[in-house]
Amino acid sequence: MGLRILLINPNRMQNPPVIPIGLEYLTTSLEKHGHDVKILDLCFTAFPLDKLENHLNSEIYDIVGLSIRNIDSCIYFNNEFYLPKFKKLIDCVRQHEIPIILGGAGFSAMPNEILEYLQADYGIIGPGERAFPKFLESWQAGQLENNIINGWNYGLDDDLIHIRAKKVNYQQYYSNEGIVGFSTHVGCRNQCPYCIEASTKVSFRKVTNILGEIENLVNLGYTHFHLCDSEFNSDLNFSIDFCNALAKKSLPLKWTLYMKPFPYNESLFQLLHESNAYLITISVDSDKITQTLNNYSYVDLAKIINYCNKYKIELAIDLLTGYPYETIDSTMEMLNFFQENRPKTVGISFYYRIYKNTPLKKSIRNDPTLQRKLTRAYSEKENFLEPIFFSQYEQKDLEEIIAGDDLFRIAGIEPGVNYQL
Ligand code: B12
Ligand code: SF4
Repeated sequence: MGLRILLINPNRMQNPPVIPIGLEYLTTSLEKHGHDVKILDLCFTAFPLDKLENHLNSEIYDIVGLSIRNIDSCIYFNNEFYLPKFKKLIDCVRQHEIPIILGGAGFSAMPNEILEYLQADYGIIGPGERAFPKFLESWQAGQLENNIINGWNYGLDDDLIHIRAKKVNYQQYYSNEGIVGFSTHVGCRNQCPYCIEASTKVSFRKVTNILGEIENLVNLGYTHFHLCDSEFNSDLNFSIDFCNALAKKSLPLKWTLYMKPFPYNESLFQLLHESNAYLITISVDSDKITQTLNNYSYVDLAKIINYCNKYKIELAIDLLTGYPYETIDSTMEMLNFFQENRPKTVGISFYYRIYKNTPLKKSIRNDPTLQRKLTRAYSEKENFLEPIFFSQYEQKDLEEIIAGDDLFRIAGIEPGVNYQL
């Protein structure tokens, strides 16, 4: 029997606001399995608790799902920790005695800790498109083995063409600089030692279905897109096929994407240009060990900058620098490189947000000299939910090196993301 399901988007961060694409993708999938789904979007409400309380007083649900996209804003400067606010929403749902399930990228980073902190009943790690209906089936049959399900074991439902902009008011997002996302695949094979997405299983959507989703959105008048993959170029052949197919459609759109520095070739940049990609953000590490782990060097960065120039695509670099045991010489080498090779912008982060299940956390745990460079006191009991950062530099150290060059900005001092610059 179909269930009555409420999916809540509690994400009220406005710089920029982000359409809850994850909840839209879940909706298509849950509806395919015969469930009745509503989305309660709290993004633009000044009184989220009142809105939720009123909604729950007027509707009946079998289960409520809450999406935890962001645990915190992830940047040291002006950091915001969102879980205390989400806890109030969960308490409200509990008062109505409705079971609560959690999911989302933030949740997936530290599922046990978040489930306990928020006192919710269930959770799904990673993609939910197949795992959520499966969970409901077992739950209804009383055959649930664990209260946390690993969605990476179930992957994507690649037969679906996601129906968008039906249950979420896109106009509010558009008028506040929010743009429409789409996803071509999930997972990342890279091994950045601080990243919660590292070494996650890569699964692709069907190119024709992604194009169907995008075309429907363009027909509704939405023409500015942001890619919602961890990184676009997990697989060079797939990326090239997708760009080729998108370019052939000649849709009146423009899009921006995240990419990693490897793999790539010139055709990829040519096709990105032909498919109207106007801005690429590449995450770069000055730490040589991380570069080697991920198969790139300065030679690749120089080639990428050249291709972007040749094919008239703007290039924004998100630079992470000052990893444990990295030297200031290594940081200076990277900053000098960009000063000479000059992409459009270089955003510098030198505070590393530490998450529980990462190699960075292990290094910190094993070395008291690193523990002295954390942004708050550390103990063996630390669970890493409340934001805690590692940094070996002061802001002034970096400011001295960049010497007023307006190519660079320190991430988090000013609000906003690359497509808003
Ligand atoms: C694309 C992206 C952006 C784009 C979004 C563009 C757009 N218009 O959509 C931009 C650049 C704007 C952006 C901004 C920010 N982002 Co961002 N972003 C991403 C990225 C790469 C993809 C998110 C996405 O849309 N995925 C596709 C959808 C379909 O997947 P999904 O939302 O995860 O949903 C699936 C599952 O999670 C699950 N699910 C989701 N909700 C629920 C709920 C329930 C009940 C269940 C069962 C399952 C479930 O099922 C869904 C379908 O499979 C993620 C990393 C990642 N790979 O997830 C980071 C990520 C979410 N971002 C992050 C951060 C920090 C930010 C910023 C705060 C950065 C900043 N300081 O400015 C802002 C926040 C903006 C905001 N208003 O929230 C972090 C969050 C980390 C944390 N500490 O929590 C992530 C995880 C990156 C990282 N590795 O650090 N981001
Ligand atoms: S390439 Fe990007 S998503 Fe993948 S592990 Fe590194 S930072 Fe994370």
